[in-house]
Amino acid sequence: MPKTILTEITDNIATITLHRPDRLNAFTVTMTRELLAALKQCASDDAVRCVVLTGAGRGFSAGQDLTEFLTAEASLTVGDHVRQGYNRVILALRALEKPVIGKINGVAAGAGLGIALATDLRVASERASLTTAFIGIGLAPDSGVSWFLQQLVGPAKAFELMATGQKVGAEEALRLGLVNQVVPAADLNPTVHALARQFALGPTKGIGLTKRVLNKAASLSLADALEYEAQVQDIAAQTADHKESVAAFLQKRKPAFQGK
Ligand code: T3D
Repeated sequence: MPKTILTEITDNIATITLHRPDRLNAFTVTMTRELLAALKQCASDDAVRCVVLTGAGRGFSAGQDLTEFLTAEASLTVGDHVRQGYNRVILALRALEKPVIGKINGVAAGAGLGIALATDLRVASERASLTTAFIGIGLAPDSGVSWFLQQLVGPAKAFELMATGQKVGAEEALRLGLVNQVVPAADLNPTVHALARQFALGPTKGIGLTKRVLNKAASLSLADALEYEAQVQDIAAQTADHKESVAAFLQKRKPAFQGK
């Protein structure tokens, strides 16, 4: 059976491509399993210092494969299907202490949107669009969509997007803060590569710890967040890249980060 997830590692950048282009990269159980394995590999491989997540063809991902959904329904509750699949993917993306760039090449819908929003930042092609899609099939949001949208656009806009399922174009997604940057389709690859290269040459541990703090801060009071930052700063201060960057500053040269 052809692989549904392609992983390529070059120049310390792992590019993970969702690969069911004829189905707009809709998720099957196999694809979810292969994506989890790819994320695990990226987490454990020290050579990987930045991850790019994208889709093959004209879509990023259309979410749950609705053909498989019908056949899967009988053996598992929908809730358990979500717990065993999408929830693990979202948590793996957030727990991966390396920068993850969402290269949003086309439509991201349903669980595909949740996965896009779980990346650390998103660069979208002008051809991309986002839709919660769940309501179109009479479902409530899953894959973290309610959580991410509420954080990014506030409760009222989040409700509108989830209750109507309206398609948001790339420029509107930028205006709403759902993506960080929109570029012409032809510029997507070089733009993301330049950004990924910048991250891959950066202080990987410091970036990972930044992600750890951000993940945690969402559920803390200000006082607890301050304390957590102080604890994590103790860890960051022990990294080789921190020591190298201070030395480089004092010696008036560019730091050479090792990602350690
Ligand atoms: O059990 C659980 O885990 C529940 C969890 C659910 C999480 C979810 O993700 S629920 C949401 C599931 N997704 C959807 O409802 C989206 C369905 N797709 C669409 O609404 C549209 O396809 C898009 C808005 C995404 C894109 O529209 P468009 O016009 O650009 O493309 P299209 O022509 O509709 O689709 C192209 C092909 O992909 C088409 O196949 P064909 O006719 O060329 O043979 C279409 O059937 C197929 N496709 C698109 N989405 C899915 C799909 N096939 C299977 N599953 C899909 N989700």
